[in-house]
Amino acid sequence: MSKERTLSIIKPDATRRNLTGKINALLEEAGLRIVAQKRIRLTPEQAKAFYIVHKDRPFYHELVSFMVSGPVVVQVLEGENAVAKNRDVMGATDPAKAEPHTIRAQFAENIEANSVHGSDSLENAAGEIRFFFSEAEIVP
Ligand code: IDP
Ligand code: MG
Repeated sequence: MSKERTLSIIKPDATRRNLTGKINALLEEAGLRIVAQKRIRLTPEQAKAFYIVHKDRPFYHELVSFMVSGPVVVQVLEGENAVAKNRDVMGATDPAKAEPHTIRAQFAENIEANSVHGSDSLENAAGEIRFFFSEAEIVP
C-alpha cells in the first residue's frame, strides 16, 4: 500500500444535474481525500489536449464537445492506492456494465456522459494533475 494522488473530473452531465456534492461524498466515503478542487469551463483546446490519447477513436470530437458543454470540477484525490481506488468507485466506462454501488452506475447518463473521469495509472495521474494544478494549489 502506498499513498498516491490521482486526477478526477466531475463531468458536465453531473454538474448540470447539481451532483458535485453527492459524487464528492462517494469519493470521501471510499477513503479518498479531496486535496485540490476547482470548478472551471474547459476550452476546446484544453479538452482536445487532455483527451489527445483518444484522438483516433471515433468518439473523440463528440467527447471534446461534451466536455466543453458545461462546467467541470477538476480535483486531486489523495489516499492509499488512490488511482485504483478511484477507478473502483467510478465503475466501468459504460454505466450499464458498472457495479451498482459505483458513481457511474448511480449517476451516469450513458457511455459518453458518464459523470466522472479518473486517471488510469500513476504515471498518467502525475501528468493529468500537472495539466490542471500547480503544486501550491494542492493542500493535503
Ligand atoms: P474511462 O473514462 O473509463 O477511462 P476511456 O476509454 O478512457 O474510459 O474513454 C474516455 C472517455 O471517452 C469516457 O469516459 C467517455 O466519456 C468517452 N467514451 C469512451 N468510450 C466511448 C464510446 O464508445 N462512445 C462515446 N464516448 C465514449
Ligand atoms: Mg480513460
